[in-house]
Amino acid sequence: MAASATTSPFRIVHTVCSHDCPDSCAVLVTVDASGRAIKVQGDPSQPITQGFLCGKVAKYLDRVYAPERILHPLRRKPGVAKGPLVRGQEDEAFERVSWDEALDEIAARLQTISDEHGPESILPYSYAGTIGVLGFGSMDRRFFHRLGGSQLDRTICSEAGGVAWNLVYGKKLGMAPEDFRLAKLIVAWGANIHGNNIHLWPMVEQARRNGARLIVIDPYKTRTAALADWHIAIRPGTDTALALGMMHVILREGLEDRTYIDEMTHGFEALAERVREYTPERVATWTGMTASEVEQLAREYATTQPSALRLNYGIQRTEFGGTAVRAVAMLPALTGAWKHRGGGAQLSTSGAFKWNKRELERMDLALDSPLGRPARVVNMSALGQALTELGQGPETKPEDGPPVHALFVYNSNPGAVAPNQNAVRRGMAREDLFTVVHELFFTDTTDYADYILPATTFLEHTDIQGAYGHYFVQLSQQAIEPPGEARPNVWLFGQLAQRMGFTETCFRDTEEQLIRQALGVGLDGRSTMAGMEHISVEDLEELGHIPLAIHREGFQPFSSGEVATPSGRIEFYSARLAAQDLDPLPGFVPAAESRFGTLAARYPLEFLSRKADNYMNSTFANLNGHRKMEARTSQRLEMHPVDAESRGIGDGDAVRVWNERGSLRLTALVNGAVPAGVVAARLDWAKLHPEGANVNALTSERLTDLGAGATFYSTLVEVERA
Ligand SMILES: Nc1nc2c(c(=O)[nH]1)N[C@H]1C(S)=C(S)[C@@H](COP(=O)(O)OP(=O)(O)OC[C@H]3O[C@@H](n4cnc5c(=O)[nH]c(N)nc54)[C@H](O)[C@@H]3O)O[C@H]1N2
Ligand SMILES: Nc1nc2c(c(=O)[nH]1)N[C@H]1C(S)=C(S)[C@@H](COP(=O)(O)OP(=O)(O)OC[C@H]3O[C@@H](n4cnc5c(=O)[nH]c(N)nc54)[C@H](O)[C@@H]3O)O[C@H]1N2
Ligand code: SF4
Ligand SMILES: [Mo]
Repeated sequence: MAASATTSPFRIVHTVCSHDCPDSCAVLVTVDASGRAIKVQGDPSQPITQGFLCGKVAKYLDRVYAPERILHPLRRKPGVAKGPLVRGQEDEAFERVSWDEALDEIAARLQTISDEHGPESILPYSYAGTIGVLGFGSMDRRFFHRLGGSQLDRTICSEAGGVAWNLVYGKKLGMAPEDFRLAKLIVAWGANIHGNNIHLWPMVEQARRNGARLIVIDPYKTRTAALADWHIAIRPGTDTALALGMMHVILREGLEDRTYIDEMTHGFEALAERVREYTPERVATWTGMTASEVEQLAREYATTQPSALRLNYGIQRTEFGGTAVRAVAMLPALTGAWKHRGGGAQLSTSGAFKWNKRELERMDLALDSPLGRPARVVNMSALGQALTELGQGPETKPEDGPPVHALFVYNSNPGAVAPNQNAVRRGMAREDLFTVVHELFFTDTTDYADYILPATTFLEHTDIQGAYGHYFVQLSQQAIEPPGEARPNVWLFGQLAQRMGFTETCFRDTEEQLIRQALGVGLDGRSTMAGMEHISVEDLEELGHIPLAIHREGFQPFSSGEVATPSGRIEFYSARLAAQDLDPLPGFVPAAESRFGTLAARYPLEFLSRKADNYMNSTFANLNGHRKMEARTSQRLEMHPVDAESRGIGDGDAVRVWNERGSLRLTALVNGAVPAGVVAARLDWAKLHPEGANVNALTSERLTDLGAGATFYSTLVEVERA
């Protein structure tokens, strides 16, 4: 969007919120004549944003203009040990250097490490600080491929669910958020719509005004659950049992849609056989529901159409979370909910955006690296192991490759968000590990850095973005100059490549060129990528947001036609899993760290290490205004009265929460938010806690059954009065 009016001293710039949120809001930034942003607001013309922003980003200028932003490259002073620094005094551990010095020294050090230990000893670590296509993965990928650095398997958030969904449906497509308005029943299953996906809420409200009911299945009484018609406080990790129990009832009572099943699905007979053993009575013993509640849910779900299921990423953060997503995802295929507009399910819409990744990421550059092949893959959800065990222990096999000698962090704060924090910290504290962190603030991770490089907010760079909760392509235009010497990811990795002597011209591409490459812009100026052929950069500059072709045409996924699975149908039975010696059908297995496991004798409480409503993972937790909004639950352990009383704990008492991986002091909040046997606390910056730790001191590096993701919500603990 260009200047609002030529005479106005203000400009309004179309940007896109790049935080890791399904909503990908269109954000209008008002910039004054001096170049300062003075206002952010939701774009009223964007059908999902609808003119409003969440509470976190409505206060975004607090972040952009925060006095504690890192403005210059910094180098650790000689002799200063790595580890937690006192907040507000971090810069005493570092000295200011110029970008030239920083880049030259980092390039030289990476070269030495690559020569001595092989390039795979260099590990990039990034996630979704920005989900802009360029900032998330473009120049950085080119750089590490050409360098020969280890590849990072980015599993920490959505991999288990994504793999599971694709086993059933072949592609991450789902209901358009706008269609939720037409539903008569909405089920939020492990999805905190009001807290994490607020722009779906108006659609839910509209459906309810037209008579729809909202059912929330979540062990925790979220804001969404508190507003529901029925909140089912299921026990953590038992969703597979519930989904199979619902299927049992649906089939027993003949509530399935045979025509849809015959036309669209594969493996129905095998599934029907499997669910026979999941009687409501058995399911009740696992889930903590009554048998009649299981029946009621199944009947209501199968007999109300259109029924919309919002599955977000909550249930897949458990040990068998992949299977849980698979089982739940099958429900709308059994009832034929996809046939009805306003029916079906949404886990993610990201599969609809066909960016030209080949061009953006240039995997082929790996062949020109010193390795001459794609590098080994390291799972980001086991960072502690990668830094303390990989290539080092007595168990090491030659094929594991070298130990990690350099860690390059950007778009992420692993010191706060990675599981098994104590192992991660031990690893990052290694004096022989060379660590670079590209960041905006002094985080739990920068405390371990050798170099800190200043990064930009989405107001300060240009990018293009899709979404995982809607179907619009959006352009985010630079609204203001970066403060100090802050620089975007694209710039950083382009510069570093040149200092490393990488001569490929792709390392000189500008943001504008990368955007054209992402779209695969052809000779006529329009995208050549599937579903985006009507999109040009010029139109995006003008409009800010353009729906994908399927969305313009009112596409209803999985209502008919071929499905992108091996059988061409929605798969209840997976031959792919059978070929890997895995159960081809969903079956319930309790997590090792659950009340059903043997460990529960020592650690009897199931611990939900949840996201904060007013932060974005660890982002925003350092800002006073955001902390105030989060004050009620900040550093609290939410407990059921029964669990509190049996331990002599009262509301407001100091408690110690622990297991064999770590320990954390919190303050008890005895309330109705969790069922008996479950406790909960929220993600925060570790360094803002008196012990310098957060909930991830308790979580494990155990991986999910599918997709090898993190299992934040399968954690056992014990609690005592401190
Ligand atoms: N305000 C806010 N918004 C966010 C984020 C944030 O940190 N804060 N993070 C963003 C990110 S990175 C993501 S991935 C999305 C994720 O958004 P969601 O998928 O909604 O993610 P979670 O909050 O992890 O999980 C949702 C709910 O699942 C519940 N849950 C946990 N275990 C189980 C279980 O075994 N069964 C069931 N049925 N439910 C369970 C949790 O209590 C939680 O309320 O949100 C994004 N939006
Ligand atoms: N216990 C527990 N742990 C969790 C979760 C949970 O629910 N419970 N959720 C998990 C999930 S779903 C996710 S997605 C991960 C998220 O983990 P992360 O991806 O690490 O997310 P954030 O904590 O938001 O940290 C992102 C960092 O990137 C920085 N950043 C922002 N924009 C840019 C940029 O343009 N360039 C650079 N270089 N940096 C930038 C921000 O300042 C911020 O410090 O956490 C996981 N960890
Ligand atoms: S965090 Fe989500 S809801 Fe908030 S402005 Fe960004 S995209 Fe919108
Ligand atoms: Mo996430």
